[in-house]
Formats: sequence, structure tokens, C-alpha cells
Amino acid sequence: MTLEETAEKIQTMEIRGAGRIARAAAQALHDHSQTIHPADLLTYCQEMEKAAEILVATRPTAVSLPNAVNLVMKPLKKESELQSAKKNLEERACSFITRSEEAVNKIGKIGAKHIRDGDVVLTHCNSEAALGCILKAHEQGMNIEVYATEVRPRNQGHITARTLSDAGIRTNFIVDSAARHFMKEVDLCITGADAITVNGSVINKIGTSQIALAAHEARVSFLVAAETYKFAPRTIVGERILIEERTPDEILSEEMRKKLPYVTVRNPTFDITPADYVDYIITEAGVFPPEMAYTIIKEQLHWDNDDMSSDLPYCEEE
Ligand code: RI2
Repeated sequence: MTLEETAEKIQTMEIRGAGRIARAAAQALHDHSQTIHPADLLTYCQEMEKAAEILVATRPTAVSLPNAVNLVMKPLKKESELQSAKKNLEERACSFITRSEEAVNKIGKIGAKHIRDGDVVLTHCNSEAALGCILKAHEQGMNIEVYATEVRPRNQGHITARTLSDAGIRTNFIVDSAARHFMKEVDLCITGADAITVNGSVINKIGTSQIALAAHEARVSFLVAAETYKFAPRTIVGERILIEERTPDEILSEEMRKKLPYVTVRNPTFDITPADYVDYIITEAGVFPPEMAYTIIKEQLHWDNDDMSSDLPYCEEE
């Protein structure tokens, strides 16, 4: 697959899920590096930088995407020779992919410890990290039941229902607006995250914050399963997470909209759940309260002040 094809698939959500798009971007950088034949190091850096920009521009919210690109690209600045620059970049891309897969696995194991035999778990959207916890608990022989939301407008809940059903887990498939109605039957909510800010707010699929609010009201635990690269370093220096707003076509056809001249369709893809409504964040490095987001960014992502001040360019002319 070419870099442009990967970018297109991420944009159209054929490749989706914050972890998956991060891995797809790393893979695309790796493949692009192998495909191009630049004459010198500077040309290589410039071409890779263009590729990085294309990938990062595909979806604005999931911070896993720029974090993955940054991990692969940033050390390019220190390179002095073309062949080793290429080799090292390709190795970093592969190592990110492996570490990402391992992280999801670890989260499943850690998260499963928070699920008790007989629990009823509610999940929203389709998060491999959140589902990993549920599947692991089931694998360990726990008798669990799940409420899975539909997830309008893109219906990612269908993928979740399919996965749970394939695993033989009793699942109740509900429309998003039924979450509060069923909350009294739920012991625990687990969702994924697209980004986590320095104050511990969780940005995840639209509707997550309503579920967290209902869980809070019902004194039901609300857990977030997220790899450490879902934490957003630049929120430390005041950058805000942009909430993607996708095409109205996902909600109402153009034909329908033409008949409703006074109606504007709004289609935000994500919302923000305040840290107050989150009990724990389960990462591959352990379980943290959301208040520890700053420490995770500093200690797990190893971001320092230099990283905060510059992003692109990854290459500098002599
Ligand atoms: P994992 C998804 O975004 C969902 O919001 C999901 O909760 C989150 O990414 C994390 O997913 P989208 O790509 O990385 O469906 O845990 O918009 O799979």
C-alpha cells in the first residue's frame, strides 16, 4: 500500500481506532522509506517529512497518530548519513508497531484484573484496548455480560458486538441513548481513548462523556483503557485537542438536508470526559488515576521541554 493509500484509508476510516491508525502510520513511514531512492540525506529527510505531514493531517484528534509519527521521525534530526538514517527510521517504525501491539496485550491483562466474575460491563465504540480487557477476563473463565452501544453515526458498535459474539460473550446491543436507562444493571464501564490531556480529561468517541456522567451518577466505576502514546504531550504547553467534525453526510444525506433549509447537521466525532468522571486509566505501564497524566507524559513518553517547543521540521538544512 502506498503512503497516499494509507492516508486515504485513515481519512475515510477504513483504517480506524486510535491504536490502529498509529500503527498504520508507522508502517506507512517504514514502507515509504523503503520505496524512495533519494540522492542524499537532506532529500531523504525532506521526503519523509512530507510523508509525515500527509499522515498527521488525516485525522486531527487521535494523538496516537502524531505521537507515533514523532517517535519514528524525531531522531532523524541527529542522523549524519543516508543509509543508516533510513535503516534506523525503519527500525523505529517496526519497534513502535511491536511495542504498540504488546501494550494492547498488557492492558488486556491488567484490565482483566479489574473485572470480577459475574460483572456486567458496558463499553462504547470499538476500542481494541477496552475490548482486550473484556476478552481477557472472559478467557480467564469469568462469567461476564456486556452492554455494547451502537455508536452513531458510524456504527462501530457493530464491530464490537461481532467480536464479543464471536468470543461467546453474552452481549446486549443497545442504542447510544439507552446507556443511562441500563446503567443500573452495569457494574463497570470500560472505554478506550483517542487522547488524554495533561489534566486527565479523556477524549473519546462522541457519547462517551454522557455515559461517564450516567456512570458517575449511578456510582458505577468508569475505566479508560489506553496505551501511553494516547497521552497528549503538548497539552502541557497549552495546546488544545481539536475535536474532529466529520461530514454531515454521515448523519443525513444531501438530499434530505436540501429539504431542511433551516437545519444544520453537526457531527463531532469525539467528546471530552472530565477527569472527575474517570476512576482509572489502564495503560501498559500500570493503572493510574487521571490526575497522574502529567507524570505519564514526562516519565513514560519521555517528553521534555525541547520536545514541546518544536515538532516539524524533522530535518534541518546545513
Ligand atoms: P483503540 C476510536 O476512534 C474510538 O473512539 C475508540 O474508543 C478509540 O479510537 C480508541 O481505540 P475512531 O477511529 O485504539 O473510531 O483502543 O474514530 O482501538
